Amino acid sequence: MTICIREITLREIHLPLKEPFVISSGAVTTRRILLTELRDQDGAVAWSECPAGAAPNYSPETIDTAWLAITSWVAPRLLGRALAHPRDVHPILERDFRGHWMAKATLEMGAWGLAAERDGVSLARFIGGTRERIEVGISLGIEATPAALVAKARQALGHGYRKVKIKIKPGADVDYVGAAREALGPGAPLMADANNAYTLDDSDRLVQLDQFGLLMIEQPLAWDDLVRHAALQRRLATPICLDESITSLERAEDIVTLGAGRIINIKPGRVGGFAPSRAIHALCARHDVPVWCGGMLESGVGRAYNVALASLPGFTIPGDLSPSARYWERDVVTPEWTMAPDGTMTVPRDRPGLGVAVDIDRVDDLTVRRETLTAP
Ligand code: OSB
Ligand code: MG
Repeated sequence: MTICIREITLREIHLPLKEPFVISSGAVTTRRILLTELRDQDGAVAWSECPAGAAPNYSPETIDTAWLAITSWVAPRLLGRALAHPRDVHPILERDFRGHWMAKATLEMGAWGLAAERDGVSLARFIGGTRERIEVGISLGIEATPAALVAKARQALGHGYRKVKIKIKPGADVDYVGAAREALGPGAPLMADANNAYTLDDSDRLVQLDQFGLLMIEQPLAWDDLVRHAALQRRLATPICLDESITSLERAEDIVTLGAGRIINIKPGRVGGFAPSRAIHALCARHDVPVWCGGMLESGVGRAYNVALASLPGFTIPGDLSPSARYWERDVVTPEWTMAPDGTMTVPRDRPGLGVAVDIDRVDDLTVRRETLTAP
């Protein structure tokens, strides 16, 4: 069914986290989130979320650069244009338009959401998802002491989480991961994420993490550096997983070619949307590279897209897809995202579109800026 986007409303909302989230490159206390609402020629609506943060410490993009990019260049290419299928959006946005992956992904994913809504089918089914339930992992920020981390990790496993990711940085690494391994036992599914905090000069330190039998170490080196990750992977027994570095299908091909890592974290917003996410998923299946879905502290809107993506068959490792209550006193969607005691989340396969409704009153209360764009 052809879709034609007539109107796009951007909103910035401020959503306070229950507790600050600290990673090696910065801390977040309140999420500044860019939400968009897409409306087609017949009045069908889909919401989407830009995963960019407030500062360029994870990606070069921020919510302010994304706002500029969406209003100046992304939306004008899509508004009023007849789209035979949402897969057509990605090439339209790539032509002579460098970077701004998260800005592009916001509307690219929105187009998939809108098409699913129009077809009366769940987003998960629409993109080829097969899982009815997905496995959930938690991402734990850097704590003041190893003991504080151990308490959080123990609690998470008690809640049923299938994987525990420990944020690390120089000075909060071997002691922290070692304490967690010691306290939780050899079988606990643990991994670490450095968010670019190391250089190759730290290789000896990173090799020490091998003794803890981690599932993987995520993005130890610079965000755009595959060559040095390849050198590090040759020294590490633990698989390297790349996050920040994978901004396109081509970068995913490069990781395979260079041996820069053995696992890929797919965040649909970081790679430009669902079309490239599906292409990376297919590439990784051909090369036996396991994939999993990462998170960016999304509200319930962005989470709907991540959950749908994680229901594709190749997502074999638990994702950073915690339930709403891990982050927020109250989410912006109903029902909120929940996790069963066995650490799984139900994929809303039998509800059309995103499978959750946006709580418009709540969004209105949280909105600090808004702008509506219409087709010419
Ligand atoms: O590196 O995966 C990351 C949050 C913000 C920026 C980067 C990352 C993260 C997380 C959070 O790890 C995962 C989540 O959404 O629960
Ligand atoms: Mg990461």
